[in-house]
Amino acid sequence: MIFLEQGAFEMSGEPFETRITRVIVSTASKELSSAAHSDVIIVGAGPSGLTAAKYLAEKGLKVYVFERRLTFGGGIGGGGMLFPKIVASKEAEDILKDFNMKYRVVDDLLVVNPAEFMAKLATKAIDAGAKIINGIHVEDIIFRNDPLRITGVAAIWSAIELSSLHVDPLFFYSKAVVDATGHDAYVLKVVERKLPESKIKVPGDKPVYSEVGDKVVVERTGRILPGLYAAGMAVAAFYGLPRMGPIFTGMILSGKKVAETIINDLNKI
Ligand code: 48H
Repeated sequence: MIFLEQGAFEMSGEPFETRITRVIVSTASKELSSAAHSDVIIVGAGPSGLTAAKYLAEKGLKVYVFERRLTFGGGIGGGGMLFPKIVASKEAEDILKDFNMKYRVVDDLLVVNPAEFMAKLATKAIDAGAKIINGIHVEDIIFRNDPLRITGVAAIWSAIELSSLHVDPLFFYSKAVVDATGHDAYVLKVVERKLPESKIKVPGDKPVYSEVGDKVVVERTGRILPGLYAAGMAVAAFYGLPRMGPIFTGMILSGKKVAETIINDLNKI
């Protein structure tokens, strides 16, 4: 039983368990330390956030996606009422091709498997250089006055948030913050609550009108305040736009549009 002999794995003179811990803690600390100063922080790894991450990262920007769950994809996984299909209209075809997605055209709609949709959005974002950090809950923003601008986020581990322990967050500076938190519009609601001078109000999305909702969400996607942007359903919540249900054209076009807006704005700095 050679594998059970003491020292079989202790190549560096330390117990294997010690090395496992040291390697995890040192590499994760390095990554978090790097995240403390980036170009773009995207809050939420749903369809809009992941799409934005790919198009931003492939321009060479330093991009972090903070996702409070231990997975990614946001509302994609549930399909339509748990039926394992989601749809998009023809306008989304170029983006689906950019992400190498397989799809079928049925009755003029592009039909995609949700597991493939989530996996490929994340893979392409990661391959382009974006870093997705799971289990991290963005609880606050960083701001500056005169003029009012958003300069990053404050975050804690989701496990701490769930435990209700009183633990202070750490800070992550970025040139741009994207609220891609879906229906919650979590970041925009923090601004509404804590910075009344911003005049931001988040009325929430309207009932279903799929054709309109899926289009206007893209039209309204963009900058909310200097340094603060919104994509996906957070845009619908902010402007009080109709929801669209399990059609994802608007989400991925919104993610691409917010990326283009930020690239344009950062080039001006
Ligand atoms: C870290 C957070 C925090 C936080 C939330 O809901 P999502 O999928 O968001 P979108 O806008 O990219 O896509 C919306 C789509 O899934 C959808 O719901 C549609 C099209 N609905 C239409 C309709 O009619 O209902 O993803 C948001 C992600 C989730 O993974 C959250 O866990 C995460 O954001 N998140 N992460 N810190 N404070 N809040």
